Amino acid sequence: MRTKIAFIAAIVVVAVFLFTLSPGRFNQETALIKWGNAPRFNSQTYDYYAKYNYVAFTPGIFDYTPSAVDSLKARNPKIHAGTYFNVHTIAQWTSRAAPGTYARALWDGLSPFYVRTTEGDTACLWLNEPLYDFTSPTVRSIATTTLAEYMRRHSLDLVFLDFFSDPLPDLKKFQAPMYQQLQRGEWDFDRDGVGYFDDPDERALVKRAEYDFMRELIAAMPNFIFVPNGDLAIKEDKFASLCDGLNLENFPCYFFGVVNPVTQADYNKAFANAVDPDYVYSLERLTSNRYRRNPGLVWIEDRYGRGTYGNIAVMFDGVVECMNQQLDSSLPAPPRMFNLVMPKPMHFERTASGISLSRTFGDTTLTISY
Ligand SMILES: [Ca+2]
Repeated sequence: MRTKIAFIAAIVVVAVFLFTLSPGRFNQETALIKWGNAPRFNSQTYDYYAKYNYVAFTPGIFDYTPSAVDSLKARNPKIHAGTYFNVHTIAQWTSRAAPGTYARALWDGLSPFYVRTTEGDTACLWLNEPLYDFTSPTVRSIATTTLAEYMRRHSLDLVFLDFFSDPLPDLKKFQAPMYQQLQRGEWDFDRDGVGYFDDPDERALVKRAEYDFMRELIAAMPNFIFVPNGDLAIKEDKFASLCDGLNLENFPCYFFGVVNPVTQADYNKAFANAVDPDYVYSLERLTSNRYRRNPGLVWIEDRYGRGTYGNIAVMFDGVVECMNQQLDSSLPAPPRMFNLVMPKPMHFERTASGISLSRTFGDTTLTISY
């Protein structure tokens, strides 16, 4: 408890410090991802969305309100607006989208190409979200063409890709009991009767397809911004070099030594790894020049709401505070907007009680300890 109080106190001190800085120095960027099925725009939500630098909306929303991009750009001329794009599953709700819309085109184009399991069932990644066979160049071409048409129809320039990983996660192993009911049998992309997780050839095939997919998306939309979710861009510089950044979903979950940091101690451990320059996937490394454009856009989502946004944003150049929302209702307040020009390097120390971080701004040094 004492550690928790000290941590929170440190966050509060830092937050107060940040708000005392000159507004003229503020430039920290922010992003918003809308998952789930398509919400609708209205004047109130335009004002809200336009506060962000990057907005990736659920598939097809712009078909329902074609003037939405103009409305957003009227409020924020520099906004990058685009779409959430699923690189291997197809949402069931798209089957009910209106004919002629992008969402319906995704369903019509991709739903014939379900992956099957070793028992002939429909392969799913999330519950009721079938995998489409992106190992097929033909299927990838349908997906890419459908996306590119939608992007150009509405003058969009940002794609949030969900997600490129190797291996793909086995949700049945570590997720909620409902995932036990995903499907009968195991994914079998190459239809040889051996499940993906026991089939090295199939895993290699899937990984190659992910690289090919990324390259094909860029080739079809060379000047657009692509931010992938998943671990490939984190683990492999070669993949990162194809992208404009990456997303750290549920930071510091998944990639920083603790899969699901449910306790404060878990969270502190994962956070300490993320900011430790010696950690293999440290933020120091993830924010280095390893992307198609540099600095890359390193989106950090703090689903735990423990104040990570502001602290991380101050410590690392290139970090984008990312808000993740499923629905339009009960929108939370927009994130704090920082505009700090931050010199490197950052000083990191593991201390007896935890960690200490500091960066110097002019004649002021900011330190977080816990
Ligand atoms: Ca197989």
